[in-house]
Amino acid sequence: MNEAVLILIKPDGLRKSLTGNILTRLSETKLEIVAAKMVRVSEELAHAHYAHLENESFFPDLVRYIRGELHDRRKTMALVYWGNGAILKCRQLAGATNPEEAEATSIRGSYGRITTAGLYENVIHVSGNQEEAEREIKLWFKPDEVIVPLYPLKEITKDKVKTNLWT
Ligand code: IDP
Ligand code: MG
Repeated sequence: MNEAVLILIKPDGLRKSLTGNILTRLSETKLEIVAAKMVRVSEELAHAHYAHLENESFFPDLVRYIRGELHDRRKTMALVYWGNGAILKCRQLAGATNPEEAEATSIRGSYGRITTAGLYENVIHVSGNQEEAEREIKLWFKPDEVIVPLYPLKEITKDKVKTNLWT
C-alpha cells in the first residue's frame, strides 16, 4: 500500500557531508520524493516533533541537536518519501535508534555515534508508523509544498490568493 514517510537528515548528517550518500541509499528503495526543503528548526517545531520524549533526561539536548546547536549548522533537511511500504523500507535502511545496536551497514550503523553526554546522534529521522508520519508531515510541510494530495485539505483565500491548509 502506498504511504508517506517523513525523513530528516539531521544536522550531524549535514555537518559530516552525508547528504548525497544518504539520498543515494534512500534511492535504493525506489520510492518517490514528493517534498524536500532545508529548515531552520524553531524551538516550537523541535518540541512538537519530539513531544513523545518530553520527559526524558536527554530531551533538552535532543532539542539542541535537531536545531543544529550541537553542530554549528542551524539547519535540517526535510523530505517526504512516498510509495509502497515506504515506512518499513526507510526504517530498515536507517537501522536501530541506538547507533551501537544498529546493523553495521545501515545508515545509523555506518554513521551514527553516542555522544559523551549520552545522546544518540544518529544522522537521520524516519517516521515510525502511519499516524506518526501524518502528524510529522503536517508539522514540517504546508500542503502546497507536497506534490501529491496526501491528506484532506481546506482552501482559504487571503488577499485574493488561494492557499491550502491541512484540515
Ligand atoms: P527513532 O528516531 O528511531 O524513531 P525515538 O525513540 O523516536 O527513535 O527517539 C527520537 C530520537 O531521540 C532518536 O533518533 C535519538 O536521536 C534520540 N534518542 C532516543 N532514545 C534515546 C536514548 O535512550 N538516549 C539518547 N538519545 C535517544
Ligand atoms: Mg521516533
